[in-house]
Amino acid sequence: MLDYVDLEADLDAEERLIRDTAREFVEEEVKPVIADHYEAGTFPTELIAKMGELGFYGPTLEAQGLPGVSETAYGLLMQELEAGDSGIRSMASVQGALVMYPIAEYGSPAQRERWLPALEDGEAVGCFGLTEPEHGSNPAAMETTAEPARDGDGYVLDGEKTWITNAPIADVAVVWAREQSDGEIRGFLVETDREGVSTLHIEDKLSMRASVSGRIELQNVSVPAENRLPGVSGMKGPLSCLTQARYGIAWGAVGAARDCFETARTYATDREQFGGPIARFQLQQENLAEMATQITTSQLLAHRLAALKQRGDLRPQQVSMAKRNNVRMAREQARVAREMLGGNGITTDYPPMRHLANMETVYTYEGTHDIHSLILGEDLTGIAAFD
Ligand code: TGC
Ligand code: FAD
Repeated sequence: MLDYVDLEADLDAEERLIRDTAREFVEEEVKPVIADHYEAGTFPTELIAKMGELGFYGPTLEAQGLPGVSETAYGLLMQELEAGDSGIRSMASVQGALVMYPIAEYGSPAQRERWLPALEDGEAVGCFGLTEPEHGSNPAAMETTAEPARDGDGYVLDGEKTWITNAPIADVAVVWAREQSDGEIRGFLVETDREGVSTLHIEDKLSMRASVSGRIELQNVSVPAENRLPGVSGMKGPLSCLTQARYGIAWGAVGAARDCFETARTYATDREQFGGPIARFQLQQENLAEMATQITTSQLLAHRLAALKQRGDLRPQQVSMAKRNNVRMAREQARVAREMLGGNGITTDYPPMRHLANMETVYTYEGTHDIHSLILGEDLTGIAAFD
């Protein structure tokens, strides 16, 4: 596997073990089935519990007996899972960074006790409802409301969330809504079997096909007061979760690109044209040299982020830079790998086209490439250019 500047040498025993466990899982459980799931537009749901058993959900957290592994170990995990498919990494990202993280960070002791062990094991599935049909890049304009219940105990939620990963298979949704009493954004844990909650599949995707996406409709949904996340209010709540997930994506994208590189390198040495392997042509070697260089520099950025995050110095804008750079890199290099495979490259027999199609989603979700440009632009100039 490509590790051109020997980053392996700096890993400790636990980091190697977690990386190797995830790599083996992808080789044995994901690669044999993922192309069929991609074609069928299904997620391999039988892997959800297995991923829980292997400790893939929320492993950097420490609440409720969670193991608190290093940020590098978590990054390597995301890298290996996305080498399998972005849908597999998304499953772990949503469960850990977008559902377990807010419960661990902002939840009550009762909420932690109720949900964290079940989510860790994969016994329960969570989803994160921020995006709405009319408010994607600007979630602060959300229209979903939380009104105090008439009897004074709890809230009534109304609104619609869309493009929510795992919504149709989730047991619990972290729903972000505007509390009517003070206009603040707050998070609510909404069990998906509550009266008034409907989850609907989004079926017609041409990207991220091995992942479940859906809508959540909330019509007059009563939730008790104890389902509100007590520890946060304002956009900082959802945006801080996004920082966790974007960190994982910055690593994951490197894994997808590496899988494309390894496929292209093997193909180029095996495939013969004009009397010998295509790898002997300078044009193909230039492709491989550029791909290896881009992947290596993205890996270095991800490793640096891990060190900053581990010591508590990571700023969200630095995560934006890495998400923006590494996903663009993976999208470009997946296309080059696809091209190097000629006609065979457009099939599901090889992974580059699948990774390339997935990268269209990854480029867009968790803040589009444009939004991360603007976050960096504001950080570099002091002038916000969103409006
Ligand atoms: P702004 O006024 O800038 O900030 C409000 C408060 O939040 C704090 N903050 C952050 N904290 C942690 N991490 C971040 N990334 C943060 N960004 C801001 C900020 O310090 C402030 O705190 P305080 O204490 O002063 O109140 O917020 P804004 O509403 O103006 O934000 C603007 C903008 C455009 C940057 C933001 O809305 C944004 O990032 N938009 C992109 C939307 C997005 O990324 N959506 C993702 C939906 S979830 C998803 O895609 C899941 S995919 C899952 C999968 O399958 O893997
Ligand atoms: P829009 O915000 O409408 O943007 C459209 C275009 O306009 C983009 O190119 C954008 O970059 C550009 N644009 C917008 N504003 C500006 C600006 N100020 N300046 C310049 N250009 C701008 N959301 C969740 O809450 N939970 C999930 O689990 C989740 N999972 C997802 C899974 C998939 C498969 C997909 C595709 C999306 C998912 N999302 C999820 C939603 C995702 O986060 C949004 O799609 C994303 O934030 C962009 O919002 P939008 O699609 O409404 O695009």
